[in-house]
Amino acid sequence: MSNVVDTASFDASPNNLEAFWMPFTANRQFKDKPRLFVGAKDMHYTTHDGRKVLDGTAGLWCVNAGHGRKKITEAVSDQVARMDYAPAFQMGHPIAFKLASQLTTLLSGDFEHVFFTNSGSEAVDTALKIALAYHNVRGQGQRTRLIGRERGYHGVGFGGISVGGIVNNRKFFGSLLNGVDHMPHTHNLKENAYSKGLPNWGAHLADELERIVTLHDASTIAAVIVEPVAGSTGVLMPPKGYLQKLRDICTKHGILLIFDEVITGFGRLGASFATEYFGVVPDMITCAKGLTNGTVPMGAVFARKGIYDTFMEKAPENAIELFHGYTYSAHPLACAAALASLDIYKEEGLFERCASLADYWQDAVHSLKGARNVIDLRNLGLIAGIELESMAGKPGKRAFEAFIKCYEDGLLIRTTADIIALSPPLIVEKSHIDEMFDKLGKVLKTVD
Ligand code: PXG
Ligand code: PLP
Repeated sequence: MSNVVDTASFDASPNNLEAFWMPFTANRQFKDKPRLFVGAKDMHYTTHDGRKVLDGTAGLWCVNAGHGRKKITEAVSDQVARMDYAPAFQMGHPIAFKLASQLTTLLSGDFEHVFFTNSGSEAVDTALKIALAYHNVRGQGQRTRLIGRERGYHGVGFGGISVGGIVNNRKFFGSLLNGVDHMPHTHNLKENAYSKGLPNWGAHLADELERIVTLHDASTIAAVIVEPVAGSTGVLMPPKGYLQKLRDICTKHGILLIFDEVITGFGRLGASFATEYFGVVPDMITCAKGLTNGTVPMGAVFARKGIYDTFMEKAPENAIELFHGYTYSAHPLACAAALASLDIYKEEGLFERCASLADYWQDAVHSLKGARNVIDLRNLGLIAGIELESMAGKPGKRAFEAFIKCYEDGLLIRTTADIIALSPPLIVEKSHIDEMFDKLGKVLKTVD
């Protein structure tokens, strides 16, 4: 008997919803008035009450090639029938190697090695551990400090929340990793509101890294991690010149620079990765989400040649060089999904498609200027941030109301505090973009 729930007859009454402790969700509010998706194809979800909802967020920034892509579902079902699982500790399977090789072709420079994880959070923790171990094996084990940034989101592992800078994701969870410091975030409405693309003001904020390095001494710092474009915190674009300054400071002091590209990877800015888009080269890159088009959980860390080579040179030949890995690192189903996703991205030119739609998208985003309660509009590639003025004493309420109204009106948006984020699948058509901003514009008129 199939375990697939007969969605038409699923009874979404509170009793049937109680057991699932939902992530990052107001559980009681949700279970009182549930919103369930039961199907997805291309740009649309189908709801349990039979309505179509336009996907303005590519799921959670991950379904870059749109939903229900046959090539991916076939690749996954072929793979599960051929070999469901194989260990990657002291054993290998061909598609893992094939996938790693193909991934390295998406990046220029010497990102020649890929470590697989199951999520972005694990990719971040992996990159931080590689950074610490790298310094350790090359005789600089005193470099133990990790530097993140205020408002940064690096997933929910202990490493990720320690270097992350989102207060609610940290404050309930004890003292976290020690030896972590944070650079200031770059958000400034007074200077940068309504910037199109990258803001002009704020490159000097990278100099704060120099101050932090002076405070702790460079010899104690292992790595700096930033999102090239900060997504989860509410879509913050890097000021012009800022990322290059971070790169220069890290290089000067022998500190590894990690770009967390969980959101920006796989075409979101109109290039394969943000590092390609900005022309700024970190030492490691974390990714996830679009890697498998969201179909099977998978994350990865790209490491430059020098990092991998250091591990290979320093350990005896028959020894494990890095004591790290997950049961499901390079899971065959995830590898199959990822290879099929990469094929689609390439065959359909989806990264270029994103680039070619970016101006149209920018105009659509900025058409909301003057809309009720809007205090900023931000865009890059196929990302938009729409910041609303918060209701006095009720942060997040206004955007959440917009979220519910959009959902009822057939549009999926994502909100964090009072910022609306949009990031549609890269197969989006201009007519979908028009529909999104038309719907959102109408909803904003009705939100208190
Ligand atoms: N780093 C970055 C930059 C991310 O955006 C993670 C790490 C963690 O990935 P996993 O796969 O462990 O969730 C993320 C994830 C949102 C939203 O609405 C963003 C994420 C996840 C869920 C929701 O902005 N980003
Ligand atoms: N906890 C226990 C008891 C385990 O045996 C393992 C893996 O063998 C883990 C956690 C880690 O699980 P994973 O490798 O899926 O991250």
